[in-house]
Amino acid sequence: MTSNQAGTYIAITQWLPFFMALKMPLRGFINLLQFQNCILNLAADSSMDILLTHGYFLYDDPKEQAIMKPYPTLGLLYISAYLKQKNFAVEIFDSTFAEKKQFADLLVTKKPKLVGIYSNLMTKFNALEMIRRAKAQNCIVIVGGPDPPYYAEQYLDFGADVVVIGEGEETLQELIPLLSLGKLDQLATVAGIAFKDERGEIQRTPARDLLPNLDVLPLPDRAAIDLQKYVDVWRRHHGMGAVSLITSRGCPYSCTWCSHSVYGKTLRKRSAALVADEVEGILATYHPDMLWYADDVFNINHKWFFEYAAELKRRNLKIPFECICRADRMNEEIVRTLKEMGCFRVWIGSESGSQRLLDAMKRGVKAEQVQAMTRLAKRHGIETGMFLMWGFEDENRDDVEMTIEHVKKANPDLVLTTVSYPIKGTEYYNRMAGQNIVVPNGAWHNSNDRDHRIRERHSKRYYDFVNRWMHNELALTRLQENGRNGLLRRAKARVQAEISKLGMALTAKQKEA
Ligand code: B12
Ligand code: SF4
Repeated sequence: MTSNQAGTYIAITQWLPFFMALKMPLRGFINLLQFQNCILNLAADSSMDILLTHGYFLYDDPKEQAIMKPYPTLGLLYISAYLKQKNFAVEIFDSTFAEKKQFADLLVTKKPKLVGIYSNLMTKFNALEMIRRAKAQNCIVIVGGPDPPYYAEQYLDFGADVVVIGEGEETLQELIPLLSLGKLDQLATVAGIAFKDERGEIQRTPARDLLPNLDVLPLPDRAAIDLQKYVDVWRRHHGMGAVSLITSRGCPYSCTWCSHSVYGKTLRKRSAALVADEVEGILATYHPDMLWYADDVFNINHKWFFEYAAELKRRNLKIPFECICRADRMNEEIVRTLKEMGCFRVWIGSESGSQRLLDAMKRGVKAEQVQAMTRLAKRHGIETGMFLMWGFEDENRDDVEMTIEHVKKANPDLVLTTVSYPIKGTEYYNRMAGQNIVVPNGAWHNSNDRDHRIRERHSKRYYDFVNRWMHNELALTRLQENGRNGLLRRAKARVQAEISKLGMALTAKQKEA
């Protein structure tokens, strides 16, 4: 699969008369020469077809270091396994525990011809820096993952040569030989990509069909990275070593703020037996203390869920795990089974306690369901975590109060909050952008979707007070429910809650943009 001088020469000579006949603009020709120049990167490591990497550098990120819960990028591990199965020579530069300089050095020493970079909205800045470095070494750069699909033009302008939209396995299988051999004239035959043609214009090929059967995929190539390091970091910081795996792809629900840029609104499950095989392999190789099922939602398909539970039981496999569930797909039997399978913590998407807002989000869930299922899980001895979102669309003070009442009624063990941010490509983004109230916080390469500001929305400071109010009210509820007198603690929480409300009143007029 590697290019050679002759192939490159043929490629250039094949294209030249074509452009001359078309009187191709100079800019397009220069573009092409630059692209060809990558292919002429003759000193490239001929033993490697592609170097895969991502932009998550744990030691560069103080916030992530405070959390210390790293997981590998499963998408890259899937791609690596698939391409190796098709006899491609693949290497992964796993940035998680690395320094940026190591990537730069690797580009110089290994001289990969093709570099594939995963990017999401948080890792985008590092991914861009990696594109720049790879281009400086004349590599051909392919980007994929959830951020590039709706920013294909920007990634291409920034220097990426091809943007992969959707699942990467088959697309890369077709792309690598074409790029390696310089057959740029055939790029248009590859479904699911965007690239610049010889005129410098962006071409998008038809969408690639999603893989109909995930069971044909080989297991993620965990051996390509130092996975034990992840397990050890988890164990050192949280007392339990963790490994992630995914039993499905996609989610069929329509929550308006949720990005579906890779999998659309589909749900494809892997067969229960194959997932159980994977779990057995993980346990035998890495000896983790817990698993994280990285599925968008673990409990959508009940038939699969019970089959999987039975499969684990049959094999006598019970290992503690965390997962995300939808409340409307939970019931007594699901919760009891989760517990039997080893679930020690379930995260339940909640977002708001205001039904008006839940409906506007198209969550398809009732606030009461979330409260009931949170309590049910707790009764079964499962720790509960809740996600909340402030500042969604026209959220007002009443909605905030309803959400706080909701949290008190549910009384989860953990609450994670965020101020809503419109991710490009989502219905939420389109609605906000349609009203002309999304204000990018700087140039595209300097800001991500989380940085967008919403005109006339309360400031981040206001939502800090909202958060404090909610946490203090929850603390009060817990003190009451635990039947603990804690008069002083109650008084403190009450005072803090009142101060937070005052803070809200004082900052209510501060606007985000
Ligand atoms: C598990 C998960 C997490 C976990 C673990 C992350 C990890 N390292 O695995 C945690 C909880 C840490 C997490 C955190 C965050 N996450 Co998250 N997460 C997920 C989730 C649910 C599954 C990821 C996964 O393993 N997918 C399975 C693999 C197989 O799919 P994939 O990665 O997309 O890979 C395929 C394609 O993208 C493509 N591909 C992937 N890489 C490459 C590379 C190349 C070169 C090519 C060509 C193709 C390609 O091919 C792959 C196989 O077909 C996804 C949703 C989802 N369904 O993917 C959200 C998701 C990725 N997360 C998202 C977000 C927003 C976040 C946070 C920003 C949340 C926050 N507010 O803090 C943080 C960011 C953290 C960070 N620094 O990166 C968004 C990203 C949106 C966007 N447009 O970028 C998603 C899509 C959720 C959503 N629906 O909105 N997340
Ligand atoms: S928020 Fe959760 S349930 Fe809603 S569409 Fe996204 S993944 Fe599905």
